Amino acid sequence: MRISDTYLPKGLKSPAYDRRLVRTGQVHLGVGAFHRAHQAIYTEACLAAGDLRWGIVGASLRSPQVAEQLNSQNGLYSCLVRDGAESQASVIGAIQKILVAPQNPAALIEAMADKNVHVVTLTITEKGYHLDPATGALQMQDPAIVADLARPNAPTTAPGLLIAALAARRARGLTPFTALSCDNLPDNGGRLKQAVLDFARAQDPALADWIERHGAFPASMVDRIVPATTPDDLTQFEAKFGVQDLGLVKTEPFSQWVIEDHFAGERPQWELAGAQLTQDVAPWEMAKLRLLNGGHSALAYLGGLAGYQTIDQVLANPAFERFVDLLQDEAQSTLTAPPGLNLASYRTDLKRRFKNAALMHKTYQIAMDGSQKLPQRLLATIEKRMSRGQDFACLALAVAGWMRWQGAVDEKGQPYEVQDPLAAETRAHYYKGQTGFEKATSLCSLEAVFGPRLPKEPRFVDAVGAALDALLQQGARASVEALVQKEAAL
Ligand code: CS2
Repeated sequence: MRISDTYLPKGLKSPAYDRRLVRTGQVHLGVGAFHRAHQAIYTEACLAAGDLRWGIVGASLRSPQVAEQLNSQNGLYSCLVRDGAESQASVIGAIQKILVAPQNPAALIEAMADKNVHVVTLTITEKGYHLDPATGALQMQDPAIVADLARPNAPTTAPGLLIAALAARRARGLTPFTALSCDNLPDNGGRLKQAVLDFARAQDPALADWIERHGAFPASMVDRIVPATTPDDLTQFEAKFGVQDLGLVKTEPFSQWVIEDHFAGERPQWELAGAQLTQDVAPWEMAKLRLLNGGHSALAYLGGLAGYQTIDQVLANPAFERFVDLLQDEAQSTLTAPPGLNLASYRTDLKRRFKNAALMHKTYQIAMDGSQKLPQRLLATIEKRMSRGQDFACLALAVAGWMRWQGAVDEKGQPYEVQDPLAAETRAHYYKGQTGFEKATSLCSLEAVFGPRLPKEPRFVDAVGAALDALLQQGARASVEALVQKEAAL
């Protein structure tokens, strides 16, 4: 039996409010596991507190899979919080339905143009913004953007969809919604605003002016580790709770959301679930991106190459644990702690979170889309340290790990798929060179990843090239051990 409003998992906390009375006030673009275990949980707290204006209509921008899973459960799903041997689950009712943008863009545009919708949140991943990494402007030549500008009533990209809805709101005399980015990007609000305004200017400059005057694009820092749900998770859940839930998500106890306090209109009181509203999100974003995500990516590539399947397995090797400490020392020196955050205890917590073996967070999952993640997670930190004349041995090894990953063959000779929008390019560059140094030099010419400055820095190319040579000659495990020993001897 599938989970439904009348058939709920035995013994689990489920929505105590009347779901039939909930109105839609929030639309979410990119309704993957992360949204379901993060923003939707904050909104659920508002509904549970009796404010029924904030039901969520979710949208998938590509595949119909999530819609198929959730719509037949009337949007209900369970969120399983796992910490070591302990686990707690609850049923979440905040999502009312899922739309599939490519199947019916008009329905999604209409949902966002509704007068009761005040907030559109987004988790569309780094590549969903279509921004030029060099200029920061919308990529006007991108075929998806070109197509959306040509067919404004049937857009497929997030900027195109948002603009279609904002244009409809303006025509109806409504105010714009607040567009709230929840992606792991520095200044995610500024980036979303840029993408939307560039699109609007190309289509209708008066619309762009209106959005600029009345709209809001707050930045936000989101944090919760949400590994992809596996078939095993589904089977175990069904065995334990006696009901099938195809929308199940699993996550950790920790959750954080720091939001720039700048909204165009009303919003849910997400503070009820612990969200922090602030004037300046930047130091929070930077600390999280460089310590957590930088650490994650480094462990994903080097650990994945060494044959480890999950992050906790990587950290069970003391050399890797020491390595991530040293990498975070390099990163921490580039940070200013936001008010109220102690970076040392943040790192202690992070270590515990990474070691949560119940999550089984796959190195392969984190390794995905590396070309989009590297700049803000590792390269910006390197640039900062180089500008101060500091070394960056651990960060260089992590970047070399990403490069080695592009070879798409593991250290035992087994092929794997590199999932990345630039996979064809990175692979070609990787195989252009023979030595690590040649491969690194070739890959560094990818301006979309490395920008214009870093590749011209011999210190950078030499360090990464040497690290890649070490990886090719002795493998990831021995390279990490050698680095850790060298640091210990200093
Ligand atoms: C991870 C993130 O997959 C990845 O790249 O680093 O999804 C990470 O788990 C989250 O940002 C944690 O908040």
